[in-house]
Amino acid sequence: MLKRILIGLFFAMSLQQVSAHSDTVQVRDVVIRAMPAGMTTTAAYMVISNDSHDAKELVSVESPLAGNIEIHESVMNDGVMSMQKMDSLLLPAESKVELNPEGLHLMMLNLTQDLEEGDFHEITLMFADGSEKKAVATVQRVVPKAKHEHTGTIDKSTSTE
Ligand SMILES: [Cu+2]
Repeated sequence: MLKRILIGLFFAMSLQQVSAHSDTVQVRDVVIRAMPAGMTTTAAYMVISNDSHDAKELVSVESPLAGNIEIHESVMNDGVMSMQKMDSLLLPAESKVELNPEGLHLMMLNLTQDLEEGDFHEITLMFADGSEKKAVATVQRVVPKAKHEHTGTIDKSTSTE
């Protein structure tokens, strides 16, 4: 466990040095949902803050963990939850956008390895202006819920625990 923490710290520190491209975008609480071995798809959640005076547009996401990553939005249609793929995610100027199990999330497809709780994985967010932001995600079995709890109905219908 200690080794994992040290590796994670080293990861985070080394990333800070190379992430000068987009200091106006901060990414926090990056979590990948742990899945049983053999599963090839999972979701990732995080909080993205755009502290600049300009809007930013997230256009793609990459990680060695996944063959491809899509931006998804969960929507309720006649009481049925479904997911829609988005071409991009707009981050208005001076805004904070939360990706959580009740709404926006990243869909990680064609996973290249099994997901072990406590593991760290690097992900890179790429923006329309050519800048990018690297972040370290931790794999967790229990994913934090949304901080704004006004969509409780979706929460119940998607619980798998
Ligand atoms: Cu999805």
